[in-house]
Amino acid sequence: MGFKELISVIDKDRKLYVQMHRPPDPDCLASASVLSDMLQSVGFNPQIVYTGLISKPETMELIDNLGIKLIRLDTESNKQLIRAEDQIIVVDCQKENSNVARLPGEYIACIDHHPALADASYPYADIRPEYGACSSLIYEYAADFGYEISPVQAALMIYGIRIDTDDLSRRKYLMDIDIFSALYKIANLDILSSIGRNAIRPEDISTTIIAYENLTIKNNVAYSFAGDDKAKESLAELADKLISLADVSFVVVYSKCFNGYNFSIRSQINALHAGKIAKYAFSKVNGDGGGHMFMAGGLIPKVTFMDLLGGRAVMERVISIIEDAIENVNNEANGAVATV
Ligand SMILES: [Mn+2]
Repeated sequence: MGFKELISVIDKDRKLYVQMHRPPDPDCLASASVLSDMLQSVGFNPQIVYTGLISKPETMELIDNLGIKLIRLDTESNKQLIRAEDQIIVVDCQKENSNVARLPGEYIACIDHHPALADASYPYADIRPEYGACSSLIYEYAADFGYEISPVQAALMIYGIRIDTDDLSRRKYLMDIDIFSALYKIANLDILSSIGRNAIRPEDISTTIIAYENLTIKNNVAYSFAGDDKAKESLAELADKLISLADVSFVVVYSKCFNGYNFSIRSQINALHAGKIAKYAFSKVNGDGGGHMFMAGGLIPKVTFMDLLGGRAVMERVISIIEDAIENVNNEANGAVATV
């Protein structure tokens, strides 16, 4: 595994794209950007592509200030850009993820730090969930290959690591801490201190107010409805905030969208595996969910709530779906066998 092995699967005569997930976050952006610079340094001509909207002001600022060139695919002019014969590398995600648009090209490689999906197969796959950030994997590629990371790239990667590890406070990411400190020594500190400012959008304030008004805490689990049509990233930010509430070790936030309800889930304790609970909970009600130990998400389709009148009743059903999942996932983990 490493940069040399990665480039050995790339065909120089075919077009090359680096695909990010939707919407790209700082870690994804840093990984795609530095990887594509590295590929360029050895004679490839990759282009970074994504779908969806980048709505976070600090992410847009980052892209502008650092001059990162990205191609958004779902605009009329770019829709037909990628052909079946083109090559795609996915970073910080896997082609089967629900937030990754399936493009017509050949998925030749995947570099990710999320748990490997069963059916994901690539000529080159480097999937290491023990890392807190994909930027850390890319750092290792650069260090092993002897690629010199610039002060600007280092600042960008540090920001990616900070966001994905919640300022290195998520446990067990020792590798990321060493890499963080190595990057810190080369990073442009002016850029580093300016990144991430202006992070609050005016609409975030109203989302936060709605979420706190609709907050219910039961058995150390916080449930909150954040209002209609909230962006997934706003839900994720909100979940990160709510997990810091006293006596709360698990958070479930949701928003109504056109086809159902979007969820963002956080856990603070090993005993409640967010990804497993989300997977269990949502699959039981015709939805779809999953994720890490501490972060997860999912969608429950409209039909699940069809018989319900409104907000309070939806919340009650959400609570029962999650409580049921917590109980069952814990039973499975404890090796309980159903008696017949
Ligand atoms: Mn990441």
